[in-house]
Amino acid sequence: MTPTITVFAQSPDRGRGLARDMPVRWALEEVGQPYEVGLVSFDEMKRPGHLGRHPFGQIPTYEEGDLVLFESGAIVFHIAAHGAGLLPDDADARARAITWMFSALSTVEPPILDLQTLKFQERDTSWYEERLPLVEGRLGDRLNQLSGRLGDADWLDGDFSAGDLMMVSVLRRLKAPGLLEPFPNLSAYVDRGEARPAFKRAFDAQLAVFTASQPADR
Ligand code: GTB
Repeated sequence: MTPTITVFAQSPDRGRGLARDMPVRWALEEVGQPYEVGLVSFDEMKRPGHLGRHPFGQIPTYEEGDLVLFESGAIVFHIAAHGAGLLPDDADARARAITWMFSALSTVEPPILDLQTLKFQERDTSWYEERLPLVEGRLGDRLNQLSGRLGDADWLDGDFSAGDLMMVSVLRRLKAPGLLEPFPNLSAYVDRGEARPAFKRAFDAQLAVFTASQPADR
């Protein structure tokens, strides 16, 4: 059965592939699973139809027959567990790849989101100037640890896995603001992820949605 995912009808990232349908699309492409896409507007996301799929009124969701999933991490895990190529067969290696998925979302991403929240939503607050170096410092520490662990390896634990897919997805948000520049091995790691044919197919598909949503030139 062909699964359907929901994505922004008009992504605020302007086609840069930073919304969370991107790791889901990427995972589907890696395992060679065709999929359909349902476009939802910001209004539709908060209406009962979509809230039935996603209790928090967000994207992405994933539907396959009677199965309805939300949370990009859970969706990627489901895709990886049912397809080939994203989780190793060896039980220990598989457990380590899953560990990296969790690590991306629950250890590496929070300080990234803290910094983005501060910069984009709290810039005019009285605490901005005082908090900025703290939040930047915490992110720097985390990236330093990750960089040390990756070293000169291509991927975090042997072959490319769903753990790398989630980690690269999380780190991509740091690329445009130049925050990966002090960590050349992490920059190269993200570049390696983005160079994968499956990533490129996923990126082009989300860009096509954004491009189609733009008014034609006059
Ligand atoms: N934990 C959930 C998951 O991983 O699936 C979080 C889902 C989530 O945050 N979804 C966002 C959403 O639906 C879109 S991806 N937001 C609408 C709402 O909450 O009302 C987050 C996102 C949005 C925009 C950009 N951007 O413009 O760069 C990047 C990421």
